[in-house]
Parts: sequence; structure tokens; C-alpha cells
Amino acid sequence: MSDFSDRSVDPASQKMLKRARDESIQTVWDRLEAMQPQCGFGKLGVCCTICDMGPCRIDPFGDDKQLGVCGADADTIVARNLARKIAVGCAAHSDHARAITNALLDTARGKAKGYKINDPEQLKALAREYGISTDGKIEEIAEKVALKALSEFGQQQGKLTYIARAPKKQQENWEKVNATPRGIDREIVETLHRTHMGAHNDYRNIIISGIKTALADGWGGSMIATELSDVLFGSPKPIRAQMNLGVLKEDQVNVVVHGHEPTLSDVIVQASRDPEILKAAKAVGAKGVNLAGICCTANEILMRHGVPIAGNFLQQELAIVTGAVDLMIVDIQCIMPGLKSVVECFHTKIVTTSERAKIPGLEHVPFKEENALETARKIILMAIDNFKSRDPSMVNIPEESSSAIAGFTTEQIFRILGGRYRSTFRPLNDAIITGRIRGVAGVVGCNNPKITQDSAHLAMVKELIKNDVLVVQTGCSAIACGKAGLLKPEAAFEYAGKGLREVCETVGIPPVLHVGSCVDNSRILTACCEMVKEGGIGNDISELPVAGAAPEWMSEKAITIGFYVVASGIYTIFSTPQPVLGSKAVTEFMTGGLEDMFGGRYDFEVDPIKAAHMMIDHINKKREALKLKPMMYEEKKVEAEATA
Ligand code: SF4
Ligand code: MSK
Repeated sequence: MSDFSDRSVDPASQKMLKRARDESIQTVWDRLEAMQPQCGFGKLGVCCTICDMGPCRIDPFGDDKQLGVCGADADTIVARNLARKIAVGCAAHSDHARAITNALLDTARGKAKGYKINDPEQLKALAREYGISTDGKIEEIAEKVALKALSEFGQQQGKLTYIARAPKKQQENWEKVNATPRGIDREIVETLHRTHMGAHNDYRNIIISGIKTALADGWGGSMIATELSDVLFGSPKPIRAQMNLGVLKEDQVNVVVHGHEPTLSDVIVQASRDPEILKAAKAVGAKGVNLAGICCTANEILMRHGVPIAGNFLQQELAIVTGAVDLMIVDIQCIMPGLKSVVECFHTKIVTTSERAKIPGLEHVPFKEENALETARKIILMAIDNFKSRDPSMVNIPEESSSAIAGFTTEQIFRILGGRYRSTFRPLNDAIITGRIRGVAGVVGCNNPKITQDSAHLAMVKELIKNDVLVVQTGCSAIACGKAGLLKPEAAFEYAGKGLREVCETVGIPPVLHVGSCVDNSRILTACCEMVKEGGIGNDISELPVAGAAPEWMSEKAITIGFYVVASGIYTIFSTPQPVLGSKAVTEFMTGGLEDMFGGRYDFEVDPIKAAHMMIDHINKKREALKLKPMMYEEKKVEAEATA
């Protein structure tokens, strides 16, 4: 299509896609097209490369007794592939958590000069949870908390501390099937071992091992990353900022941070606001340094500092196509190697910073916590210097940007709902009980060029709020909705059902709440725990009228998140199916059997409206089971129709 509406619903992205096409710049969408037809065996999960007797692939339409060379059947192959993906997702989130924990330790020991403990109260609360005394200097408490958190990565026995946050029923479910995670690295290792050639062959147990690893992420790695980021960088509070490519500035040095770790992006924020840096920018003819973010690290600094977001996952190449980015600084995860070929057409410099994510041919500036601020300054000075190479005739920034409010953490929802003097979730539970709000849905995850960018996020979220479902969001899904104007209180008037609109109006919140980055899906778990604790809408997470979805998912991390959410009792829909359809048994287990064990299960549905209604049906079923009142305005509508 010439207007690129088949590739993205975002007008800013469409403009940059046109520019890329006009100038023969290849993007992820072109590479996807060139990759067609993609391997059907891979899609169904029935290709095995685990040992060198293979590769083996099972013909899903052939003899159902077909086996790999070693004798593994489709069920084993599919389950092993899936469990390995879960292990990788857990490793990615948890290694991010490890970096934050080490940064806290270095800060406590006075070795990381660029950081300080920004939320000592949160630190003390965590110390109490870990059984650490809160007497003494804040640095001493921080050191003990960091060491305790670090010990949970390699812990061999017992269970992770935050497991105790979960309702009793969830803990019992996990115990019953031996899925309570002992240590984070421990579970990753065991899943990898179990999936070695000739180890585990029972698909159910392979998946349960995967689930144990996923729980080590959700209630371990990701939760540690979230909690310790709050301690170190400050707990987010609702904050307004702009989102989309229009945040780039023609007259300023544009620095885009992309990736996931706030250890890097947070100091970049500090450095970019340094008066000396401003002076240096002015010296090259720029009005200042304009910092913007992409992907989850953007969410981190948006929530804590109000730094604007340039875009979500599929806009990383398009940001460079504006010709206005002087430097893109990347850390870990979701950084496309394809960026390299896009920058070849522009003056933009890309700097990799992590030992865990280098791209050959691109400049690498190693980032270490000990000299974080110094490195951040060095990189921003590189951007300022590169501003001189910018060709103004090549600059083409789309005007689109929308204002959004972010930073609705569990603690903030407490405060906002309960008012200044009595923090509580009561008003939320009451709104659900009385039928103003039907329930809550978490809509999260990535973009995927197989789905028109942002289209599924927007359609699903609009349908949910129209039906009085409060939506909470993280990651690139939150950015999609922010760009489309759904993350502001005014969106309630335009899109929300009457009951949800009334609640949003009374409390002053948007109908779609931005709760953070991918690791902050752990905040959704803690919010669910608080809803259970508050009472009246279910005795455990699986009884709550809630649901989850990842309408444009693409990464292994998304699979891991999906599993810990399902195993925590939440019905969850993925758009394109995970690569499991090659095994009927595994598919049925995921979409059915898991519910008996954990109270949550999967569905796969690519149509976002249909998927939204599957979530609404599920929420209605939970409401009925709890014998909650009918939806307030639906009842009145029926009465009015009957009287007429
Ligand atoms: Fe083939 Fe079995 Fe080796 Fe997999 S583990 S590649 S199915 S022989
Ligand atoms: S960045 S994992 S594309 S949400 Fe967290 Fe976005 Fe998905 Fe990466």
C-alpha cells in the first residue's frame, strides 16, 4: 500500500516508512517481506536442532508417529523449544535485575559515584521484607539488601523471598506441582539441562519446569529489577510527557536512548541536564540537548524524569530515518542489528555500551557503574560533536506527538485511589463490586511487523475501556497507546464506558494506566495481590475479574511473562500463537490443562476485537462466580429498554 497503512497505524511511522522507501532504506518490514515464506516447521515449533543427529523436523500433516532421529516426538520437541525460550526470557530480565542489584551494591559501598539511593523508605520496606534490620546507616542497609537480592540468583534451596507476596492459593498451586522457584539462575540452569538431548521427554513436566523458571522471573528477577530500580532511581509518580517521533527537535542535539537498563539511561538524563553540557551544545550552534527514549529504557526515564518517548520497538529504525538523531545510545535487548544499515544512510552515530550487546562495525563505549556519569558525559559530548555533521536538508521530523501520563505504580494507585490520608485499593475494589468497573486487563508487550504496528494494541484497548474494563499497560504497548492519546484523563470522555468514565473523572486518572517497562509487569502482579488483600473480589488471583494480553508480542521475554502471568492465575491471550501448534497435546495443555493446575490459561487469537471480547467474557464469568452486582449501566439500560 502506498500510504503504508498496512505496516503501521501510526501516522508518524507511516511518514518515515515512505521516506525510507523513497530513499531505498531497508527496514524491518522489508526484511520480513524478503523472508517470506517463513519456515512452517519453525512456526509450529516442530523443528529440533538440539543435537547433531538432527536437525529434525516433524511433519505436522504426516504420520503422527513420526519421530526425530533420537526418537523424540512432536510433543517433546515443541515443549523443549518452548521451555528454552522461557529460560532465555527469564535470563534476559534477570540479568538486567543483576545489573541493577550490582549498581545498588556499588552505590552502597561508595564505588558508583553517579548514583544515590533515591528512595530510602522503599529500601527500608524491602529490608524488612528480607528480614534485615533497618537500624544503621542507609548505605549499610542498602549493602545488606543488595547482597541478599544477589544471593537469590544462585540460591539452591528454599524459595525466593517475593514468593511470600503471592496469595496463599497461588503458593499452594506452585508447591503442589513443584513449581516454586528456589533461585533464579538455578531454575534457568535446570530448564536448560532438562531440555538437553535425551533428558526430559514428558512434555507436561518440561513445561512445568519452564513455568518454574518463568515464576523465577515474575516473582524474582523482574520483581527485583523493579523494586531496586525504585530504590536507586526513585519510585515513579504520575508524570506528564510527550510521545512519538515529533519529540525530536530540529534545533537541538538529539540523543536517543534505546534498550532496557535504567542504570545507563538514568545517568544519561543527569548528564544531559548538566550546565557544562548545555554550554557545549550551544557552542556548536544547538539550542540544547534533547533526550528522548525508545522501548523500555524510555519507559524507565519517562516515569522518573518525564523524558519524552520517541517511539516503540518498530520505530527504532524510523527515528534514524528522520535524519535528526545525532546519536543513539543502546544497552541491552530489543536492539535490532539492522540499525547498522540504516545509520549508513545518515550522520547518526550509534554507540553500544554493554558487553552483552555489541554490534560489529558500531562504536562501543563500555559502560561501567563505577564511572557511569563520566561515560554518560563522554557519550553526550560525542553527540554534540556529531551535531556538526548533521545535514539540515536531510532532517524530516514528523510533527506527531501526543501527551501522556505515566508512572502509575502499585504504590501510586494506592495513594491516588485512597487520597492523601488513607492509601488503599478500596475504591478500585468497590468500583468493581458495584459494577462501575467490570474488571482490570493488563495489555502489554511488543510490536511485531507481522501485525500492523500498534493496530492491535489500540483496537483491543479501546474495546476494553468501552466495556468498562480498566487497562494497565507496560512496554511498547503502553507507548502505542500513549502516542494515540489514550494515556491521558481526557481519553475517558472519548473512549470509556459510562461506569469507567465516572471513576476516572472522580479520581482524575486515565482509563489506561502506564505502569512501566517490561520488568514492571511485576507491578501488575503486586497490584493483583493488593486487590486480593483488599477483599471482596476474590480470595486469590485466579478469582479476580482480570485478564491479560500481548496483542503484538515478538520476544522470548514476552513468552516468559505470559507463563508467569498464567501460572499466577490470570487468563492471557497472545495474538499470533506461540510456536506450539505442531503439538496438539502441548497446545491443549496451554489452553486448557494449565487452568486446573494454576487457575490461569492461554488463548491465541489474532483478531484484537475478538480477543478483547474473550477477555470480557472471562471477566464476566469471574464476576458471576463472585456473585458481584450486574454492571451498573448495563442493568439500567436493560430496565430502560423494558420500560420503553
Ligand atoms: Fe533430532 Fe532428537 Fe537431536 Fe532433536 S535431539 S535434533 S529430535 S535427534
Ligand atoms: S522493549 S520486549 S519490544 S515490549 Fe521491553 Fe518493547 Fe517487547 Fe522489547
